[in-house]
Amino acid sequence: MSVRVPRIAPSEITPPEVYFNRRTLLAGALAAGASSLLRAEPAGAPGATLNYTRNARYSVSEQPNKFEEIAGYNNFYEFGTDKESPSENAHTLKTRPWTVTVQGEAEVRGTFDLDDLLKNQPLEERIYRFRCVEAWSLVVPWVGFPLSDLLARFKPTARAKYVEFTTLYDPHQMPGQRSPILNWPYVEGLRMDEAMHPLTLLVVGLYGRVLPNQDGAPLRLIVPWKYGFKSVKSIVKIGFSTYQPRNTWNIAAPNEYGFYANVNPQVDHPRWSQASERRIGAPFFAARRPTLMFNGYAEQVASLYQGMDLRRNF
Ligand SMILES: Nc1nc2c(c(=O)[nH]1)N[C@H]1C(S)=C(S)[C@@H](COP(=O)(O)O)O[C@H]1N2
Ligand SMILES: [Mo]
Repeated sequence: MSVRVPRIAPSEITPPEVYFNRRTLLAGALAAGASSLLRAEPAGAPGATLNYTRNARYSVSEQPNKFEEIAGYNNFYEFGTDKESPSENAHTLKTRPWTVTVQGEAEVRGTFDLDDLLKNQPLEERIYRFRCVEAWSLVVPWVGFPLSDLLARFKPTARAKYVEFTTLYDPHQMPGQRSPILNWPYVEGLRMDEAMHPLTLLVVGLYGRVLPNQDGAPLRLIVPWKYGFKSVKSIVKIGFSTYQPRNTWNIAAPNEYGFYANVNPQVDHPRWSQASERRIGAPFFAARRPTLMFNGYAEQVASLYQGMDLRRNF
């Protein structure tokens, strides 16, 4: 993973309302002429509006990044390794119908339609800090719901100590999977107490609208106190296990990427410092900002790691 400056000029930045309207109008006009413009988009269509409530308690007060910054500068190697590639290529991903398979140490297992799982699930907007291991950061108004809400419905057994998440594997829709850049499909894992923590989110939206494909539609994980690679995208499988699962970046470079991946300014990456970060969209000459312990969420999560050597468990 290398660091590159986004190719977004301030003049190119459009408010999300304008962006979505433009796309909706275009799609509608192309599909069936002007009469379709007033028809509501089907649930789950990229850019469709979501019903949600704002959660101020779990939101930071920093200014969120622009929509174009969040949806135009991505890591999603299934659609290419450049930060601009996912926004250019991820339109080939079909996000409906979508199923999630639940397996392992749980009483309720099986394959579930995503829209059935989302039915009656209240959604919240939460403004979270996001810190990539490559030392860039964002502030993002996600729309989603606590992972614990969903996991509880599957009734994990007492033997379930970890949860493993798997991204879709389909090289036809995800051209990056035709090359062995990573060990496909992308997998990630959490300890059960991390998964059940109230800050841990499953995300379906951004800026009040259905998540753009490049940001991990239709369902992606967000663990705000961990490096971005934990936040696995386009999830099709959730498995409860007795053992600590491997995770994709740990398989790729075990000495560089651990299982825990907690944001920690005191523990450097072997090839660069983690003490500071660059906020995407900030003027190039702006000073880097100091990285905060647990990405600023120490008060809420430090107790999860009490007594652990965070240098060893990186
Ligand atoms: N399936 C999948 N999930 C993934 C990745 C990926 O390449 N494939 N990249 C990860 C990394 S390294 C980061 S920093 C975040 C980026 O999320 P964003 O593009 O929404 O900012 O997604 C994570 N989830
Ligand atoms: Mo990342």
